[in-house]
Amino acid sequence: MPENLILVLGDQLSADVSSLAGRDPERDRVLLAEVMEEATYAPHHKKKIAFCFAAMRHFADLLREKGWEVDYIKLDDAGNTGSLGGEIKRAVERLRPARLVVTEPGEWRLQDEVQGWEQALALPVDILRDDRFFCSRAEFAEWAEGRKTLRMEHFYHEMRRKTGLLMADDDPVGGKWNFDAENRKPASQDLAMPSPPRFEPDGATREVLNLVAERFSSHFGDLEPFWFGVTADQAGQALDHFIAECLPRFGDYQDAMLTGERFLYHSVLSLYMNAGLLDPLEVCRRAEAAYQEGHAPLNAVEGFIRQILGWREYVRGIYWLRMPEYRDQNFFDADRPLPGFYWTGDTDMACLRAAITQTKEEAYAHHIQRLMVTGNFAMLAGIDPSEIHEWYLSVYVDAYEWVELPNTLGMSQFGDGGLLASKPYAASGNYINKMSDYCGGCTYSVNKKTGNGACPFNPLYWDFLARNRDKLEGNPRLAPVYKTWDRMSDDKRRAYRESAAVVLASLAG
Ligand code: FAD
Ligand code: DLZ
Ligand code: SF4
Repeated sequence: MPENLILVLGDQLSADVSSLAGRDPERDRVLLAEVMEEATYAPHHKKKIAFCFAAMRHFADLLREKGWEVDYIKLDDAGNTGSLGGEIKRAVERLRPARLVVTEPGEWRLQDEVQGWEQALALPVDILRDDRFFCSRAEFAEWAEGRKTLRMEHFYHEMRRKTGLLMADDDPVGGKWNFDAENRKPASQDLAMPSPPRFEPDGATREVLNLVAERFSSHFGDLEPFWFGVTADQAGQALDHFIAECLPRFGDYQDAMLTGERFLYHSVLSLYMNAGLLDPLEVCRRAEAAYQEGHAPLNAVEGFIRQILGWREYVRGIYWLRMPEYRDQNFFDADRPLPGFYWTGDTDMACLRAAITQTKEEAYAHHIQRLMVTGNFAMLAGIDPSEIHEWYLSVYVDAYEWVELPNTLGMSQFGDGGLLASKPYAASGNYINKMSDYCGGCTYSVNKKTGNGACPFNPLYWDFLARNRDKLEGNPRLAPVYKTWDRMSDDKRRAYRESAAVVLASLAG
């Protein structure tokens, strides 16, 4: 009979996660369970399910090597109840532990469920802080208390001071907190692009791939080729590769998009950090060391660290501060269904086709593709935020609601009315043309503003601003944009609105 039954969730695969730290392999027992409920609460991409199950199985092996006794429930094991609650109940009946220990789940829906287990199981349940994050939920709430605005930049300065990352005593290294102004270069095809390392699936991963192929064939996305790392060791190799090959140019081309280049200089490390295979602090320290050693410039290193120390922590803070109401916010009352091409990539718009096709094949798109292509289009077209939220939660290998929801609903859809972003990330085709080479290969003309053959982003952009004027014109950052609209002739404005109506009508088909 174990003293503690320790439940480790599929995104808690860190050997020193708080539920395991300080426990005793001699007296305690670990439980990991593959369950249908977690694999289907959103219609996850096949690669995401495969990554999660393969990483869980390899993690169980690692724990056994470290001397832990692990009960591992496979999806197809006889008696698998299909839910974490069911598997906990079975394990408690089987093992009769004195208490249950779990690190706080990353998603609200699961945390809500776990909070009911103590009563349901008539057993003490310890829910421990997830100290893999720099900022606890309570600390974020304290920071937010009494502030008029909750801007990421202010929070990020606090995190820099707290961790000492890129600090020279009390001042930011280089005399500035943020070097983003240097990070907006478009890329060109003559640059050498290092692809992330690809890992050959071993026997255990192959077994998972067969399972996913059989049981989740109707889910979105291509299962093969499957090249993600599934162990901390492989995730470490991916980090080494990023620091050596990509980090020096990460800043310059952070916002760029290029046909056929799916990763550019991005790290493709979010899946590993979110699952627990990489420690965010180690990732930041390695980037900082690359700057100190003269291997990477400050604009790249600061920009990279800001994404993890700033944005990643900040969106998690917002999520826990505002859930569960947050997910139902819909500032623009947008109610259009998600166009079918989001699930197929079957559209003439080259930018959307590229972002969605690579999403289907890789379960990955980089930030600007998510924000300024698929996200921007959905907001301009007035797509119901709950539908676009479900899409983002399903299609990316790194998607967990704590990070996906604020990015989708807050940053990309402005669905929270400006809690997270100071203005909507709305852009016409001009932005996409500036930051990518997609428009050259598109059926539509980015320079045509209205009518047949015009880039659909152009009329949709102005239509979005015009139809939401009552909600947006008070925003000082949008004043010049509304001035431009007001200076247009009636005919021009009418042409934009009519063209937008044609585009919107075509989405329903
Ligand atoms: P890089 O560009 O190399 O950045 C380095 C790291 O910084 C990332 O690995 C990630 O951990 C962190 N990061 C960067 N931007 C953000 C951000 N805005 N929020 C949080 N962390 C950030 N990220 C997820 O991890 N899961 C999601 O489900 C997710 N959904 C998103 C949905 C939308 C609509 C948008 C606009 C962004 C979303 N992001 C999400 C944030 C970001 O796009 C991804 O973290 C990034 O593209 C992952 O690729 P990468 O590892 O190559 O990142
Ligand atoms: C993403 C995922 C999937 C697909 N399957 C499982 C699973 O079978 N068992 C499990 O413990 N965790 C899984 N996960 C990760 C959870 O969904 C994640 O722990 C919660 O969403 C909390 O962040
Ligand atoms: Fe996208 Fe418009 Fe450019 Fe086509 S022309 S790739 S739709 S921005």
